[in-house]
Amino acid sequence: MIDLVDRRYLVDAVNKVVNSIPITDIHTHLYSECFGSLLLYGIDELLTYHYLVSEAMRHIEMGYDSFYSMGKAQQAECIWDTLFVRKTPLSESARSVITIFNRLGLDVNIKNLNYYRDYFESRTLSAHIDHVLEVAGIKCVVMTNDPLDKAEHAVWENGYKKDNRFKAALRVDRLLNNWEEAVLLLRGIGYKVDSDLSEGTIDEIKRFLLEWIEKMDALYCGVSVTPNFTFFDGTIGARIIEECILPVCRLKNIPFTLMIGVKRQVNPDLRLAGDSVGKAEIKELERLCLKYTKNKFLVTILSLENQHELVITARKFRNLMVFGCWWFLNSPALIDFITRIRLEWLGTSFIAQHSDCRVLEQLISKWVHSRTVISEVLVNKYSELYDMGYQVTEEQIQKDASNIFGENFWSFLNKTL
Ligand code: HDL
Ligand code: ZN
Repeated sequence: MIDLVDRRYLVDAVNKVVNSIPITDIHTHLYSECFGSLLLYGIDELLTYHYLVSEAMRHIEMGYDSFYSMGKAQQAECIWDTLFVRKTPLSESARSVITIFNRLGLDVNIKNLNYYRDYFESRTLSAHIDHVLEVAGIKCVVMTNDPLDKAEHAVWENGYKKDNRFKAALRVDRLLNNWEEAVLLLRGIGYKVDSDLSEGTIDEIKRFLLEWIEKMDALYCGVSVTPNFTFFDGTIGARIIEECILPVCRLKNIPFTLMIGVKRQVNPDLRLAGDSVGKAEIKELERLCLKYTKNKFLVTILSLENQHELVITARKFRNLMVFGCWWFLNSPALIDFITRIRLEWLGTSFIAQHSDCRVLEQLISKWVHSRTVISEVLVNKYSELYDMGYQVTEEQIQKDASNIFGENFWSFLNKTL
């Protein structure tokens, strides 16, 4: 038995454990170095992150098209001036840039953007990747991989070099959300599919899924769907899920990962920053988990209003694993609330967070911020036990934190239903 933790030192004990947990980041948009320009990093990418674009455009006079017609460096300068010089970087996305500078040992009070540019330009990418993963305390990240994307497909076909820190996941949004386009793309890489879902096309879709899950060693198959998506309406997308994806995921014993609730392009002029959020119908998820008890579902939902019912649904279905505080939920106040209801209704059987990083250095800020909040919640929960005379050991804290920061993911992957 590792030492009992004295109530007075509980905060230090929990912080020490949580800050030392090597993170498994189960959903990101990052790529390993061999994917070249698909991996975004550095100051201009950090400043033009779509979260910051939408915030800056609330203050900038110029039109959206004028903004996007500028080069990346110019866009970055515009956002830097707007949100970091003229304003205090108080928002979660803005203060994250300050956290990154701080953890990289930079002077956060310098307003001259070239000071930061010089730093990033001085780094060699391999060493920079190693350094960022070390500062952020990352064991591995899961990429978002789409073999129907021409640029990415080319790397997988020649030029891919395995980096164990960057795991793969097969993303099927294009297959499910834009079938006509997918038919052309699938044909282009050798799968004989037709627009109608004939038996032959169903078989070819399954062959595509199987071959790419195996080629990429994909840990799961994932998709993001709108709030009103239904899995049972006989549409092409719903049929591909039921007749292709779920059978293949069962065969490979990998989860089908659902990210539910994105309301796409509510402001198309904002492009990638133009998506918003809508409350989903939880009954769709209930029906899926009930009908497919041999499938594993990794699920995160975008609307705050759905969080409680998602947690309760997880109590009903052991083939459902809840994860992350996704996108518009990835801020301290919401991480706190969501982690509390999860602990209170699921104990530690959930995956507390993923970063959703698009730019490499965001691993630092997203995980520093999440560890801090989740640590505070754990301290509060352990204190409640202490108040009843229950004593907590370091071993328990280590196990609980390891589970919610990654081990639950790996055991869910290994779980057979
Ligand atoms: O669909 C997704 O994976 C979302 O995370 C979108 O990529 C979104 O634009 C995003 O980056 N959210 O953090
Ligand atoms: Zn994402």
